[in-house]
Amino acid sequence: MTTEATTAPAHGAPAHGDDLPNYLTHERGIKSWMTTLDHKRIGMMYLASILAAFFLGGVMALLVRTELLFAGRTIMNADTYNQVFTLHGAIMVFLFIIPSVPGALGNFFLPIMLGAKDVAFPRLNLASFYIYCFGAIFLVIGIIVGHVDTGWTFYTPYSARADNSVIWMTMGVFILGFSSILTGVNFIATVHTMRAPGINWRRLPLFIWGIYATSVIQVLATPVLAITLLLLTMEKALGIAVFDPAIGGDPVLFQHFFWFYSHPAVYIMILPGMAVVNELIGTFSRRKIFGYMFVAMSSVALALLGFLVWGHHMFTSGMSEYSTMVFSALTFLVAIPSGVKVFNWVATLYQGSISLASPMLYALGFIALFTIGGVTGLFLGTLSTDIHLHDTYFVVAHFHYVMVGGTVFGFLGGLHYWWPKMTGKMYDENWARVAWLLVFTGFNVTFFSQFVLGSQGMPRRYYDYLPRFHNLHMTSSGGAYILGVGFLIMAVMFIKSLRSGAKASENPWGSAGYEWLTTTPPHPHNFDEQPVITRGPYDYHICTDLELFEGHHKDFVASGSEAE
Ligand code: HEM
Ligand SMILES: [Cu+2]
Repeated sequence: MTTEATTAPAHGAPAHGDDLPNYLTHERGIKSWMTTLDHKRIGMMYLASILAAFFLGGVMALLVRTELLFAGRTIMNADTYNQVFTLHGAIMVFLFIIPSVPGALGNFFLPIMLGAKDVAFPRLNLASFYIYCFGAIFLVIGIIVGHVDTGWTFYTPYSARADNSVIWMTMGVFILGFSSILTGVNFIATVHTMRAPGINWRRLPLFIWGIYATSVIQVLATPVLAITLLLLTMEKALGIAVFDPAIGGDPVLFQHFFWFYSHPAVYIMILPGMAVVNELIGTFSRRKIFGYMFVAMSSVALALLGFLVWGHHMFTSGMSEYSTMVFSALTFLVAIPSGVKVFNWVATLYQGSISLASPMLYALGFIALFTIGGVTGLFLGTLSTDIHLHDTYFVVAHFHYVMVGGTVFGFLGGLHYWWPKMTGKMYDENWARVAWLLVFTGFNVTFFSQFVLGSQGMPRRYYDYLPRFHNLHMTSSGGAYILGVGFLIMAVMFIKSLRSGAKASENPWGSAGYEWLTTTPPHPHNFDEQPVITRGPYDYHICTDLELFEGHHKDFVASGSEAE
């Protein structure tokens, strides 16, 4: 076909890209940001907010680890400790990790990768951001002012009887839920209706498939949490018996409701991380992703299977034995689509032409750490071993391997990878590698020791411990400090890049992904004419290096032989 010929470059002048206004400079001033409907600016505002949340949550983590350096009181009393880990968990889950990839990177890149001008509902998108801010303020103030110490799971009957300030926190999460649902609806509508000509479902970047599957869970699962929290709030405020056995409620019902949301929610957290890793693996091994359709469908399978396994958090809650067996068996099924992804990534790397640039280091870190997190999840899904490991540090280690080793690594990989496109600046690659090494090492020292602690019986959420756990706790805290230094270096590196980084080219990594077809930084409407896509996002075999690195953005046509 001759698609290329029919969409020949409208602007041939070579200097063209440089003097175009970009989304950062075409309007200036705080007001233009606060009222913007541009998905890129909204993405950047999410980025700033979630990084602030990550910093706050990180400080809390260091406080927790410092307290645990020695047995007995180290820097705070037991009550304060309970509040600090509640703050840490709630901030990390609700304010950082859930909105991280979708809110920041998804908002910025989903429309661009679809060749669209914006998301389907730009006003709703801005509303989602403000709802997020509003909920975040509620949540943090609620915990701090109310001294909430329920942990991020608000388990009843404790939360039902605790001080009424729990209501602030549940309302905060309730509000945040709307932000999540509205973003999900927006992305689903965008993927269905705004794809550029030539982007069919088989050419959808795998990042989009992952965000799409995530959006489906956000829309279906989040309302369950919202209603659960509303019930808890009504129980506390009006004395209606729902969860508190003292007035005739059922506390285990709360656990069912909570995990009916929160297990799918762990896929809200991990799928976006996987989504980013697909892009990184493709670009830095310069190969078509092995088994594209299987990888895409495994995201959808995870999203659906994730709804069937919530009971694995409740093996020790006194459920019937038959249901524990069913939940255990179903939990093993989840390993299949997860395994499909890991095997396909490894198969893509095999015989790929691999470059170990900093984003790729995070992707490889993801594969290694997520695999450890996932496999230890199987230990926890096994009835007999879970009875021993439940509520120990083994669980803490497991979910940090998945959430930090997985999602946070995926997010950081994506942040490095897309930083040049978002900001127009390069960062110092050497410092990026140093930071990666510290983060990777610190992470493993912190959390691997917790697998050992947990298997030896150290319970989670305890402020104190027996002397025999001292060495392992010391090691874990030491690792947390290394991790902290790694993040500090990364922060300095990014700030330096903003201030004095070298100018980024259009496609510094030579990626075949569609998002690199725009200018750097993208101009306000992403493309000045409708792009027409004539090849897949990983078709390295039909792209020349010259085409990738020099960029063909000026005609917005990704030329290739597979035109339809
Ligand atoms: C970056 C370094 C991090 C360190 C050193 C760290 C450390 C800790 C520690 C020591 C605990 C308390 C364990 C207990 O006594 O039960 C904890 C709990 C927790 N962390 Fe982290 N964490 C980090 C990052 C994260 C991230 C990125 C997330 C989220 C995605 C996260 C989610 C949680 C959750 C959900 C809990 C449970 C809180 C609760 O029991 O209510 N953490 N973390
Ligand atoms: Cu689960």
